[in-house]
Amino acid sequence: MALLAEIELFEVWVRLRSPFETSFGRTVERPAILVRVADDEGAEGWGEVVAGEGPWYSYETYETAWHVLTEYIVPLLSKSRASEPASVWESMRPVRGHPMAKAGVESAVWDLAARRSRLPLWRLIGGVRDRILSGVSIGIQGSVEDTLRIVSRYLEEGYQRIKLKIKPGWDYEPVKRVRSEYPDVLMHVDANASYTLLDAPRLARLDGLGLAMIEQPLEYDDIAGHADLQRIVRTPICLDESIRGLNDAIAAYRLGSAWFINIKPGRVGGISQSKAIHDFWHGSLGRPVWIGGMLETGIGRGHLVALATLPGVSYPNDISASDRYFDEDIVEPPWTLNKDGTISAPKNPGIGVEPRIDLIERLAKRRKKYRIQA
Ligand code: OSB
Ligand code: MG
Repeated sequence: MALLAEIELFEVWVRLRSPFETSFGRTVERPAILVRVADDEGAEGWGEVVAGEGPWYSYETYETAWHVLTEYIVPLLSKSRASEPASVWESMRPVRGHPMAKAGVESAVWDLAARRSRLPLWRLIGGVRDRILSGVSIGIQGSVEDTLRIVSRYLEEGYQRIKLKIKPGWDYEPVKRVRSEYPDVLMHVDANASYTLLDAPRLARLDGLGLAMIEQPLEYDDIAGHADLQRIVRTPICLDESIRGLNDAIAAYRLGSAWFINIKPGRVGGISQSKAIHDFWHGSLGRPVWIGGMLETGIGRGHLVALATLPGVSYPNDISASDRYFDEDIVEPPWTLNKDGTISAPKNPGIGVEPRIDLIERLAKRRKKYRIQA
């Protein structure tokens, strides 16, 4: 069996084509820690750590991820030398939390395993479709007019679903205006945990707007509160921040907190954990899931695309084309949108696109390479 031989980390910063604003802040440029792993037979794989600049979406930041990777995760993997995805997760078990740091390495090893088997990653994990449904997430804008203009542009490009970011004071009015312009468009809202149960009557007003779901209205640690809210609000609730692993999904089911789960590999610790949540929510409960995004570069996007081919993914994902995010992506070819609002699952091995190593080396602000010896 092949052994893990190298782990390399690159801290890069990528600039978005336009600022992305949510209830927790505005992003113009974002960090990513890219992870390259190689085994002792020359196979290689890539992953991405999606932790942000600050602890806003989650407690992790790119600095905590760098710290936990270099001080704890790399030493654990140097000891186990695991190059199978399942063993990598097992090797990292002593580290509590820090799912984004773990996911960066774990997903790199999945890419490596797929490349070693000469299979597209989506086939290796049991994907069943060769085109994934693509939606677009639209940040909070300065005005309703700007929002309408941006929605119209993305719909013209072909995106199958619109998600509008909301927060108290930016909710019913803009959403109602978009709905009046586009009565039939598949649409939902994402509050990024900015409401409390006291806002339930206000959230219930959204029931008349034909939304597919309300994503993460309440605090990230309030699975029980979402169950209370779901008894007041008819629109199905989708949990994002609240689902940090399989046990949270089980709790959400037992309490009745959500109909949908948005699965993000970074939030749950990687691809194995994403699959476990998919298999429970869809396989055992028969409920829908979809794949969320964290404004990933083309590398992390590759892992999202693979997950979006799983059988339980029946709602369009927060996986848009490279040009939705960046002037220039760090992979070749970039991810593109088909006319029918899908993105093709690649035919090539692994994530199916190649990291542009020259560009990555040029962008790298910090770099560390570990050679693992027997
Ligand atoms: O809550 O889904 C979210 C981006 C960063 C952090 C949190 C979220 C998002 C998005 C963007 O909505 C989705 C994408 O990558 O297109
Ligand atoms: Mg969200």
